[in-house]
Amino acid sequence: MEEYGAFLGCVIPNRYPGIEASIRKTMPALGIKLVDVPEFSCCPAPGIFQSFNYKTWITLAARNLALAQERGLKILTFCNGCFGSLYDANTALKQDKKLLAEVNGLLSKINMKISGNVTVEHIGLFLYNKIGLDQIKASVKKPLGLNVATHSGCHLLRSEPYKELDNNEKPRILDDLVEVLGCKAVEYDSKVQCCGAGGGVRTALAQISLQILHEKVKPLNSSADCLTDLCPFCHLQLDKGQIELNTQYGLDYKFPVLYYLQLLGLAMGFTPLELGINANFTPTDSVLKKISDGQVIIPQI
Ligand code: 9S8
Ligand code: 9S8
Ligand code: COM
Repeated sequence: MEEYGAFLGCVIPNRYPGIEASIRKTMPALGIKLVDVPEFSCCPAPGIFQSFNYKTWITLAARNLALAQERGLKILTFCNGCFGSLYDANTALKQDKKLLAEVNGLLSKINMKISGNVTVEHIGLFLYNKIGLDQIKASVKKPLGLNVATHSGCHLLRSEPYKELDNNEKPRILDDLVEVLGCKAVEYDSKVQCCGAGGGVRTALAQISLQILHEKVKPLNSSADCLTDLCPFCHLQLDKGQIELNTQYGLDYKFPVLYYLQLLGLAMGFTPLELGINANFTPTDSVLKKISDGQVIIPQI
C-alpha cells in the first residue's frame, strides 16, 4: 500500500468527525495507507495568514513540510485551503533559494530543516490524476443514481500563481468524480461562485459571509438531490451555514450536503454511520432514501 501523511487541517478533526470517518474508510479501500503525524499544526490557512504576513505563513507551512520530510512521507491534504498553503509554500521554497535559506534559518531554532522537495497532493486531484477514474469506478459496489450539484471551491479553481488545476469557468474534475459513482452532475448558476467562507470572511464578517452563501445556495433547486464538496471549510459553510441562514433570516434551507468521500463511501458499500453522515447538519434522509430504493437507512448510534 502506498503511504501518505494525512494532513487533516483544523476543520475536519475539530468540526467534522464524519468527514474524518469517510477518509479513514475510503482511503484504505483504494489501497492508500494513511500515516498520522500528530505534530502537524494548522497549514496555516492561506486566505488568512498568507494575506496578513507572508513570512509567518511560509515558516509555519515549512514546519509542516519538514515534519513530512523527516518521516519520508508525501502529504495528502483533504482541504482546498490546506493544499493551497502547503503546495504553494513548497513550490516557493523550491524556486527561491534565498527564501529557503531564510526560512531554514528560522526553522533551525527548533532544529528543523526543509529542502522544498515534499510532494503535496489534494484529495480531488489525487483521485483524478493518480488513482484514476477507472480504479474508482472499479471500487463502486452500488451505483448511487443521484443528481449531484458540485462545488469545487476557490482554492481549486483560482489558485495562482503556481498551479492550474481545473477550468475555472467550467470545472470538470469533481463532476467526473461524481459521475463514476453512477450519479449525474447537474449544472446550477452559482457553480463557480465562492461559498462565502474563505479568506477569513466567515469569521470576521459573518453577515456578509451569509449573504454570499445565500447567493450560492439560492439557485440550487430540486433538480439536484444533494450538493458535494472537497473542502471542509466550504463544507462547514454550505452545511452548517444553511442552518445559520434559517435561524438568522427566517429561511427554510435544508439542502443535503455531503463531502465527496462520503458519497464515494456510500458507493463502495459503507453504511451512512461508518461514513459519519449523521454528523452533517443538513438532513440527508432524502439522499439515503433514494440510494436505498425507498428504504430509509437511519444511522444507529
Ligand atoms: S488548517 Fe487551520 S484553518 Fe484550515 S482546514 Fe484547511 S485550511 Fe489548513
Ligand atoms: S472555502 Fe474552501 S476553497 Fe474557499 S475561498 Fe471561496 S470557496 Fe469555500
Ligand atoms: C479556505 C481557506 S479553504 S482560507 O480561508 O482562504 O484560508
